[in-house]
Amino acid sequence: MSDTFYVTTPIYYVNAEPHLGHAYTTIVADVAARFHRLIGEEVRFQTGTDEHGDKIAQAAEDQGVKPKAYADKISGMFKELWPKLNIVPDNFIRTTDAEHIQVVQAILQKVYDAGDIYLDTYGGNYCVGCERFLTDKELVDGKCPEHDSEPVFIEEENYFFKMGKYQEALTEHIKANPEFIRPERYKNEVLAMLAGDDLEDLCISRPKSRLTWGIELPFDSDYVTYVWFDALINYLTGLVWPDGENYQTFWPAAQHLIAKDILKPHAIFWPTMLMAANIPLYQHLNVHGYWSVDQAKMSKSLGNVVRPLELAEVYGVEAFRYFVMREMSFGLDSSFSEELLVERYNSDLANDLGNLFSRVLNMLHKFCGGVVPQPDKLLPEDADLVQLTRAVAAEYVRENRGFAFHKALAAVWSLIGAGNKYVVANEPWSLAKEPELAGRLNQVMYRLCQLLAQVTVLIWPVMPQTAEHMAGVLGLGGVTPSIMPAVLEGGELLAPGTATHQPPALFPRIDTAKVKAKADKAEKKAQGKKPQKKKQGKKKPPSGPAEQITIEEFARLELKVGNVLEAEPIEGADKLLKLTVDAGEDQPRTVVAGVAEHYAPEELVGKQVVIVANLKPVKLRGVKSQGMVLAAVGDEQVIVVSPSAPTTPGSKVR
Ligand code: ME8
Repeated sequence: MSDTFYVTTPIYYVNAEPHLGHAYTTIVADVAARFHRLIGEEVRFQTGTDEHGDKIAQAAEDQGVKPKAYADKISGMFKELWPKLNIVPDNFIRTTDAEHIQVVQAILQKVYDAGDIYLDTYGGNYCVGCERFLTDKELVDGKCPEHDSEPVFIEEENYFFKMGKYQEALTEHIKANPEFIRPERYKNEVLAMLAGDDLEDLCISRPKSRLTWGIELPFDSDYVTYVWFDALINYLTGLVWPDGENYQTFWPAAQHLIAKDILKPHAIFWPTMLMAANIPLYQHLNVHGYWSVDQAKMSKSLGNVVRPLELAEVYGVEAFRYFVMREMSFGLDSSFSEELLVERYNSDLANDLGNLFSRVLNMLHKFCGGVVPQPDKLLPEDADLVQLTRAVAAEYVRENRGFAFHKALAAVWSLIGAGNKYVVANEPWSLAKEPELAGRLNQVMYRLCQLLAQVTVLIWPVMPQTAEHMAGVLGLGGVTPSIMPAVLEGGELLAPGTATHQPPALFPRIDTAKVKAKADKAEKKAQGKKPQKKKQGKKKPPSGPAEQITIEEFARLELKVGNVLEAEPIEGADKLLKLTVDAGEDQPRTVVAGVAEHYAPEELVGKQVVIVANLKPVKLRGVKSQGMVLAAVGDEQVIVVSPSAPTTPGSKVR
């Protein structure tokens, strides 16, 4: 069994502010790091930011600032957020760090010298969102499925990494190490990717004529390296590869943590790069699913990106950490909502944990002077509880080691449930009335104190502040690795005679009616934006203050000018028209517009309109709409927005 543990999160792009998805991965890494520390291992936890490449250069340009200045700002936001979520990384790496640049160049040179990098001409479909060329197989309806956007065809001379050479070796490694990629569904996905045609070689450079914001190739100063080649190496830089002490200690115990969106770069590019550089592979790639918010994909245009993090402030960081760790089955997708958060808070934290804690301590103060009593004879039901404690601790360790944190928490909550049942079954308040049952009362209260102490230790990785607070109240001192052997044995954590404090309310119940009223109000407000019943006379269009957005949020909208080539009614839909719009792309788009009550189809044909081009396609009355037409919406009038003079279709609107 390894006694070291190195966990990494992806390094996040600095083209967007941190959101729930980033917070989740980094909380998981923090929990994993704390858990491994608790079981006595030497741990290193690294996160950071990915700062080179097209995307970042573009985002900086949109803001009119230099890429580095832009990266400094957003990277700072990530770095500052983590302590607020009780996340304590050992290292925060930035790909613009001088040490990182050096390591990337050293590895490139090594692979080049070994003959695994060559120059060639290549034409392919490049997705800016993914920062890579996509294969034909990966495209869905000619688009990148991840970003729902058409890739750009690019042809140029570039350097290639002989990834295909390692296809067989990687396949064998994955088969021989079934836990290399976990959970299993992702391992199968990767094996399926590898089972098909020959693995293509990987284009690993960008000519400086197209992109300067990157690390220069050590063997050709006309090129910078591909952002993934740059980014993945961060996992080694942070350990000071090749000679650092941390590299020697931690690389053999490396475990990466990612979401499913970046499976291919981590499961295929990275191990083959390591093979080529003659560096041992990582131990495990742990892959989690995707969060949606209120059942919808997280997107800035829906305004649901920042909100979940605000809820961490409203309901407390610890409850937030607990919720995301318990709610998401590691590996599967999950939906986040305030209602679900409050539900779990009330049932798991206020009712189960909070109640048991205050109930037991109140009784201890009432019946035993607040001091852990000397236990009397152990009855079978007490032994059962001890047995359960042991079983739960073992399950907890097993599941946490396997990154099944939700199962580990479920196990702890089964112990809390058993504690509450034990209280009901043994009725300490009845025992306290009979002086001759004092011995039994002591045994029952002693057991309950041990159980609370067990729970305190086990919840520490997820809710460290709460656990430390509980430990203080119980007289347990801190939660340290030295306590784990006793926890695993279901042994004595609180010696008889230990003085406890009066219990505080750990998690005061949340009034769900209030939360519901707030949600209803927000929904009404959102609905209120739609024009209500038509009123007499012309009224000014509604102009209440809208929520402010940042320039980055606005920059995510792709607004384009398009020529309406055709317009026709949609059967059974009085308000909709189906437009065929030339927006300067390979093919015209179909856009459904809700303007049929205001325009005859022929009025629109030949007109220039402004469309939201990167809106996720939706089906309206059976017609797939690829965008939205902008219009000025007054109380009674709807006027389609058009440039004041004709312009080239495809022109951006900013
Ligand atoms: O891909 N649900 O950076 P990135 C869950 N720089 N997790 C989510 C999520 C969601 N809806 N959205 C994002 C990059 N994440 C590269 C990585 S690593 C060498 C380079 C989390 O900013 C999740 O961890 O797009 C996902 O893998 C990561 O953010 C992607 O972050």
